[in-house]
Amino acid sequence: MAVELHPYNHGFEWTSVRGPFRRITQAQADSFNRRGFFVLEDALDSEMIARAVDAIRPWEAKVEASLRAAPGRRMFIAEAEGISFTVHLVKRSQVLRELSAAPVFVDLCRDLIGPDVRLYWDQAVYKKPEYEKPFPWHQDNGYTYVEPQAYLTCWVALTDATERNGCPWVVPGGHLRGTLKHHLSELGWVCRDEDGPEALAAPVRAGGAVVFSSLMPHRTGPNLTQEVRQAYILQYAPDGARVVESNAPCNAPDRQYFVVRGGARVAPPPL
Ligand SMILES: O=C(O)CCC(=O)C(=O)O
Repeated sequence: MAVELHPYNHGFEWTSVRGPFRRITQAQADSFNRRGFFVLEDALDSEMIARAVDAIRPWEAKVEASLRAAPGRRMFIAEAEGISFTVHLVKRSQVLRELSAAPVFVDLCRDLIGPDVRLYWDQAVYKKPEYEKPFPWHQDNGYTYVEPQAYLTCWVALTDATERNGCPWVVPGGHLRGTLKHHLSELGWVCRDEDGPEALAAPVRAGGAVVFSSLMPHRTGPNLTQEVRQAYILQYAPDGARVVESNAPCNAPDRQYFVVRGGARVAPPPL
């Protein structure tokens, strides 16, 4: 499938991650380098999942209420009784703040980014029952173009994510050319129209994470079930990352704090 590059993307070369690794296996590192992703089962135990779900609930309910009151019951790519995005939860919940710097994520940051890493973004994405719209193919760096282009996304399943309820799909190897050209649609930014034969579903059990590069083209399917598909997305970037359009550093003290500094875990500043 022919791909066009994002206009800001010149001369991108993928830098392979190399060991020694603290958390990931060599096979997971190879998958991250060659395919751009891997699935990490059991990143969270059942108690951590329950605490995260409880912490997200009141804020997601407020987002859903605002969507129901909005013109057309939509705001940008969110839709009442369809898909909600509850962003920057680490600014509101001590539980989620601590989760963002839990040992599993800190180890992933050290293994896959380096010794100086900040939280870049966090959001809960809930897909409501019988919501038949897909979330289209995109790369995370296609939303807000950041340099360095390659940062880390942990798509954490709070409920089992299956092909029936909208698990992520990925394009193995699709990260290697850097950020692709995107166009805006009603459902979100789009870098690819069709699945193509190489697209792969990445189902993951509750508590597991699909760990991928910000350059991995991914989409999620419709939710054909009667239950809400719940995910919490944590993204991490190397210290010094900047948003290209504004030249703003990604270091907002209230939510883009260090989780690893000089190779050591850093506790988030208290709320
Ligand atoms: O979780 C979803 O359904 C889509 C979310 C997503 O791909 C994203 O936030 O980049």
